[in-house]
Amino acid sequence: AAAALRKMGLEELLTGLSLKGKNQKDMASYKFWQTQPVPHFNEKGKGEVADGPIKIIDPERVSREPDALIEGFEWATLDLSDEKELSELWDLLTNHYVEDDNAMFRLRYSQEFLHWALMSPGWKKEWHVGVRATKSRKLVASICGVPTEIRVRDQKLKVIEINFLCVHKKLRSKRLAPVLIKEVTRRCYLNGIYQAVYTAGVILPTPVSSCRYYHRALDWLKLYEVGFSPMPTGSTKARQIARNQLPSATSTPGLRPMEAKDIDAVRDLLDRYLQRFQLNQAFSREEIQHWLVNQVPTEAEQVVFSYVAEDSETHKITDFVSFYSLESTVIQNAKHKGVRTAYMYYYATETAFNADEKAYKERLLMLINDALILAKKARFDVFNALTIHDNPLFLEQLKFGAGDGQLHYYLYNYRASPVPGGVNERNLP
Ligand code: MYA
Repeated sequence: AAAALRKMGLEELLTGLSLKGKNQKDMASYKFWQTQPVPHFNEKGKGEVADGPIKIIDPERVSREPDALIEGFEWATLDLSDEKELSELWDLLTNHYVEDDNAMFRLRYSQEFLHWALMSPGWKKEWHVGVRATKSRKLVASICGVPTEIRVRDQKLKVIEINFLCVHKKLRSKRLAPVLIKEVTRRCYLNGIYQAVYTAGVILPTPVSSCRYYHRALDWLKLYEVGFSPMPTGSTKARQIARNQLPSATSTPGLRPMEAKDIDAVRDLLDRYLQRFQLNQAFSREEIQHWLVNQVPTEAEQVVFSYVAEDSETHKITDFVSFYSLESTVIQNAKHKGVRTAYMYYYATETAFNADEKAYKERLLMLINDALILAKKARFDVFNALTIHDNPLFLEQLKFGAGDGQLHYYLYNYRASPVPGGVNERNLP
């Protein structure tokens, strides 16, 4: 598969521009998106585009009032610090959020996860937008954002990260999504934020980068029983289970859970690592604390799992690896109700990634294999990773298999020439 990957060409595989994605239509059919400050498809070739905002916003000219909603519905601002409102959003997403193409699985974010994802440093309830049915008060749609800073090559941008766009199944195809997007945009413009970042599984105008999902079975038999993992031709259950066995103990010397005292060391290490990529997040100290240090006391509800390797002599942090927990509902299965998935999050290692590629790759293989072992210990069924960062260096060897899902990255009101999958070409095998 590594050879196939090379043959297809990195650009082709990793950017949505040349890859014909799911649901892609021609530009004229995007009735809403063609009115928005986003690049159109095939605007210009790589390298010919100057990065920068598409539209300069005059906050004085931004409407103080939201657009009208369809009859019988009204705007709401969610207060997620109120348990009741948090569980209303949880309920909407649990029943109506993202499903796979065959409607076998639906993402099931926990309340702890929503708390983590939506109440990060700088959050405002104005950016947690809901729609309620006027009579019943039921929450029927959402779109949420949190502020952060990203770097696009040499530019640092203040952005909102948009997530959890959801419309109740009974209200689909009524053009509610564009109204939600316009409303959150208005609320951002009024607060001095003029750019956004978001990801989606569908193709919209126009991805700045695209990745593919890979999956590593931790409990192969369960994944097979729920219909997630197929039986490869000529294989057997016993063989598949044996193939996916993991050692019982980790190998990276000095590996232990990350604590608050590691924040500065991790921030320094991760920042140096992330700056190698053309599109990356510029984490503040508070954000490192929020996104990486676990706050949940019980492992069953824990959202983020972060580990550091501490050198026993110098006490320096030499490596860092993390993943987060996101369950999926199994929509129809007599035996299993859910699949517990660990998603590869951030990692970094001091092992000279610029100087010695072989040593770097070996260190990465050990570190990520340890993450698999720790996820297995924490009773996850599968480990997901995208083809971003240096992941292509370890995916095949650690027995990840290519999935059918893609993830496209988008910028709103910012034109940027395509970023090749965030992958550093120099480091490909
Ligand atoms: S991605 C997760 C999205 N959620 C789901 O997939 C959950 C299940 N699905 C649903 O709830 C509905 O199907 C949704 C669409 C709500 C997705 N992103 O109302 P409609 C366009 C953007 O009749 P519905 C996430 O959360 C579609 O091309 N646009 O359709 C990040 C068409 O436009 P056009 C999308 O099916 C979200 C229009 O909507 C998406 O009832 C980032 C049809 O509207 C999508 N995922 O509802 C949002 N799917 O005519 C952008 C469809 O042009 C944020 N559409 O083809 C932009 C930045 C805003 C802030 C800016 C601040 C500066």
